[in-house]
Amino acid sequence: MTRGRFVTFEGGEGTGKSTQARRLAERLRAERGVAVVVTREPGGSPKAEAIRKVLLSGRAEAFGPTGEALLFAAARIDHLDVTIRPALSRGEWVVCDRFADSTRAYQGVLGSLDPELIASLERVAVGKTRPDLTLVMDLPAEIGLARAEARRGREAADRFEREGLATHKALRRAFLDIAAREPERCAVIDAGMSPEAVAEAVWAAVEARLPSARPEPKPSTEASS
Ligand code: T5A
Repeated sequence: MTRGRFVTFEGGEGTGKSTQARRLAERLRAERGVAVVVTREPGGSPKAEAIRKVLLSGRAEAFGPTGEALLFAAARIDHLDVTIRPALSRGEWVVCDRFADSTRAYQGVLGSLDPELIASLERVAVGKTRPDLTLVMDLPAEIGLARAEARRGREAADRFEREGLATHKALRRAFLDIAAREPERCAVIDAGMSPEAVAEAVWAAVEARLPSARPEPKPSTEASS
């Protein structure tokens, strides 16, 4: 059986990743007739969801940036083993809201971690299961934070949303740097448009990078003159 496709959404807070991951999955099912698993990080499996709670509550901050990076990697290992690789092996598409680029960006920016340490963790956690396409949702940090705050309502900001504006601006640059270094894997999407326009841009990127397999044309039976 052919391996399914692995698509990730990346970007700063409130850039519309969850909204667009859902919309892309619906369109893939409707127009391509494929089975799609929508998942997220940190999380996506019971053990990884438990680690998510610890990370987002801020309780892991005391371990320092390296400790947090290790916890994100531990969650990713379980998520890949339990959810992502089995779905890809079944020939299904996996659409994942954040993945390893978030560790590169967030733990790189927040902890100034050595990129070689982050790359080593990624090799151990991800192995060969790299995304086929990464959609980098790009938006000024102020707008993303305002959207995230409006959605949150009275709930308290999580450990990462609490970081200052300068950090969120640096995160935006970090994601754009990743996209510039790996243009064959990444497509940058202008996330400042309406949800419908963003969905069209996402679909255009998927159609261009991961076109549907077309059946081989049947050989012509007409006699050539
Ligand atoms: N993290 C994660 C790390 O530090 N390292 C890692 O390795 C990983 C994997 C995860 C946190 O963990 C950090 C990064 C994060 O801080 P999370 O709750 O999953 O936490 O946080 P986010 O991924 O940032 O999720 P958000 O919900 O904040 O943002 P989304 O998913 O980008 O945005 P979405 O779709 O929920 O939309 C936010 C609001 O905006 C509206 C939506 O309706 C919603 O109200 N919206 C739009 N409004 C106007 N125009 C549009 N085009 C809109 N699209 C959506």
